[in-house]
Amino acid sequence: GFVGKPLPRFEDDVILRGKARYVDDVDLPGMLYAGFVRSPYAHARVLKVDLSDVAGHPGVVAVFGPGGGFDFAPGGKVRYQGEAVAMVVARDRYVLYDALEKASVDYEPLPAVVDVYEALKPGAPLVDESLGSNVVYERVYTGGDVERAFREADVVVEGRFSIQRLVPSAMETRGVVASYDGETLTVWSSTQVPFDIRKEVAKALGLPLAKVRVIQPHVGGAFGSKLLVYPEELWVARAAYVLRAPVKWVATRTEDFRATTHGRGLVLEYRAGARRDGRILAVEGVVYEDAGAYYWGEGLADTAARMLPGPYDIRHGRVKAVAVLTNKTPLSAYRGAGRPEATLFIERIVDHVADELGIDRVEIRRRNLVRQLPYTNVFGITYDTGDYPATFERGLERLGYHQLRKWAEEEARRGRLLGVGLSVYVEITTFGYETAILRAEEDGSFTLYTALTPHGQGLATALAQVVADELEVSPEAVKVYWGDTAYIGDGIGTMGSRSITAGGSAAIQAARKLKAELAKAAEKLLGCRPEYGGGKFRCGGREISIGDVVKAVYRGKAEAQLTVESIYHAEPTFPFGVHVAVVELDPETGFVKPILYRSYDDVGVVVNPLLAAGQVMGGALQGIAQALYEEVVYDGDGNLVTSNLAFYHVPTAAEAPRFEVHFAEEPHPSKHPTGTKGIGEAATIASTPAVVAAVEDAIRRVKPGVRISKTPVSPEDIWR
Ligand code: MCN
Ligand code: MO
Repeated sequence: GFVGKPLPRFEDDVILRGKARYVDDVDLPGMLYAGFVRSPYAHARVLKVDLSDVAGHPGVVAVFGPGGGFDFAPGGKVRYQGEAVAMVVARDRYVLYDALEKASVDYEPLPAVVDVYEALKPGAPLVDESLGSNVVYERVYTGGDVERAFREADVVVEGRFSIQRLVPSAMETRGVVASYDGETLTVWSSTQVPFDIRKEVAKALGLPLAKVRVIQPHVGGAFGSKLLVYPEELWVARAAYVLRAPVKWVATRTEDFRATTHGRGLVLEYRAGARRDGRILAVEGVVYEDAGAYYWGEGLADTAARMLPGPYDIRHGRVKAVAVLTNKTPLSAYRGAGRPEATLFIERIVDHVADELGIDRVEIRRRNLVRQLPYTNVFGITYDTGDYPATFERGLERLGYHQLRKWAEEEARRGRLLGVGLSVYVEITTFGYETAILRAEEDGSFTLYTALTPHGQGLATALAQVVADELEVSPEAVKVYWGDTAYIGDGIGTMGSRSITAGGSAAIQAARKLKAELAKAAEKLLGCRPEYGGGKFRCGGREISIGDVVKAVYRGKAEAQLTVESIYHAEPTFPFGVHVAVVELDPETGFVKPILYRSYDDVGVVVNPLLAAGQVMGGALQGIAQALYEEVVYDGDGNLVTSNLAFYHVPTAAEAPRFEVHFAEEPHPSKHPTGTKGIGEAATIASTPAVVAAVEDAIRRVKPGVRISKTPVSPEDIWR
């Protein structure tokens, strides 16, 4: 079979030759260019929007202020720097940017609130007055008998860990093109959710779904930041509809930093109780989410709270999830969306308990890992399959954890400061339904339409592999199309590390249906009930190729459906793994360099080890950057200080450590037809705690007892 083979991506040829078409490459006759007048203030009343000079600027085609379906500055207020107050449409981009300068907006600046704790104080400025406070969401998760567990604990540790905000930083900024020809409204967007955009655009404009087509062209990364339907998508669609002309908007990098959701930005206040032998009995805490100006990223604090126990058998817990509005860009999903936070939090708590009891970091994990799967954690989440203790031990061995520690000891004697850090995780991947349409072509090749929305994962290759195995043909004979609502009616898309599991399983189901259909036709043609294998139907000493069966059906000589649709509903599935990081600390400067990163993941069946390893490396690098330097900074007035890539540091290959990626030799498949669990976010989730632990390890060689309680861990933090 082809599943398990490291096939190079079919997508690469078009991408590497520069032939891939992104939103900004969509060029239509008569294209107009849209831009937005955006607030320089983080919090202000909008007193007057005067666009008359803009409208009079030569080359400006239309201006749209608040009203008429353009819901700019709702409530007459802007709540974050960069919030749109008006839209301008011009003949070209040069005219557009000149014209935007001429907008005259009267603002009455209001005090901004940029810190969660400040936002919670009585008398704090209110981001949304109608709420009466800045708390936009609150929910408590409990299980077991927390009071009793704390009474029975021999030790109780408590602390706080805070995680910075991050910009998901897709290489391609967001952008939209919309065009209305009087019959169909077509929208191209750099998005993960064409089906959602279609529904919302249709609703906003009062059009039947059938007359709205959304195309997701090639997308240069998203990392969760393109899974919402953004206001710009609706506004550009509306402008094109009103003007009956094609309209394009592509965000500049700074505009993208302000108008595309940020990620992370959670704080945990915790208490944990354990027995002297290291068994952790209870965790308790509050997760505060710095939600930003609008509560768009629902569920982040909840996921962090409900996954807080991680892979450990902790039977008593109470965690409150609180989302707090601030005058910042709205917060939403960024690679892992709540699970990186939960994992970093619990790994820090476990290390804290270990320190308190003087127990080794491996040993404490050994004593607390969940032993029996399936397992329902204290907040009601059921981990499906796995053998955590066995995978943990094999992982440590395979990653050479103990040898690495010895190496660090030896180097320390020579004056070189190395730190070795370990992390263990369990995470949730996959949810919801996904759809696939499979069509048999008359030469025995196959066309698969998927509702998945890949944007760098290489899914066209992986899907071809799973379909090829099911149909017993070559992956070269399977062509995968994605990203167009004209292909397929509905679906969710690529996010939550769900694609190969949900969409791949839908594709396998479709392949099974199609095989059953073709078997009916083959039976008629052969006159006996055939077996299928290797691309041929056989019985009674006769055989016919799958292509000939299809051809016969197209010619009306036998009957079968040649196009089948499948909708698959996928319950979540839970990867587990062990990761190890080695860093080097420069004692002069406090500069930390990640030098080696090793991973060992049980993600069930690995469809394509090359793609999966790519996910691990890219994902880990993002988590490493979170640990060491990436950070969104706002000043006290809510100005975004890190407003472009000169001030906001994303990792490049030059910052990458050496990677050694392993997958479990004895994996525990999920119950889905693919047997897979997601890998798209696992390494982002596992890497930050491993690196934080490694940095702590290195620092402790010179300053024993130091405990890291925030990310990023900057050189300033290290020598403070
Ligand atoms: N895979 C595999 N075997 C498995 C699991 C996955 O071979 N057991 C392969 C899949 O075939 C696919 C890739 O690994 O090619 C990732 O699959 P999966 O884990 O199903 O994740 P998704 O395809 O749903 O990708 C989403 C995930 C998320 S949620 C974020 S965020 C993220 C990520 O993918 N954003 C990315 N990786 C990214 N990679 C790139 N280049 N760009 C992004 O924006
Ligand atoms: Mo994601």
